[in-house]
Amino acid sequence: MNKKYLKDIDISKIIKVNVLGDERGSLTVIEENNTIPFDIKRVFYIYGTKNEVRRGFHGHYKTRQALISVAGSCKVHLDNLQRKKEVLLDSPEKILLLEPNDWHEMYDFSKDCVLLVLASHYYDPEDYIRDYEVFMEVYSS
Ligand code: T46
Repeated sequence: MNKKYLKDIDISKIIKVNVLGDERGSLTVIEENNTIPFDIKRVFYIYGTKNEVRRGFHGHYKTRQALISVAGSCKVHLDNLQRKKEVLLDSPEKILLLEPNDWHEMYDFSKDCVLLVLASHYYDPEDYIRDYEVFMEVYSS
């Protein structure tokens, strides 16, 4: 990973990016296999989510993802069977890395939240593990 952009990765898998700003405003760069550790095959964004709605509720077999709240904020519940954690995404300067074995649920979306997701694989419904019992069978060693 490029040290120029990377300040640190903490144990919650948050990458803090450097902001390349000047008097005109801010600019942040994300490069595949550099800022984030995979090829980016797919990009999507989630927005207009009602505050009381909880989304996600799955893990994956292969897909790695990077989540960035480019506007507003939301929370992410993570569970990799070793430990559970809540992460607040409230800045476009924070990138949350999700491994396939991170069960995740997103919630507490602010009205203006735009959650950008960079994914390592093309969309494949077969790559989703939506049943927590199955998730435990797949990932408990
Ligand atoms: C994830 C979290 C962070 C597609 O057709 N293609 C796509 O690439 C995606 C991502 C979704 N869809 C369809 C499948 C569903 O009919 O869009 C609909 C909503 O998807 P889903 O219910 O999976 O949305 P979330 O917010 O629960 O989860 C999404 C991603 O699917 C998932 O990979 O990790 O965001």
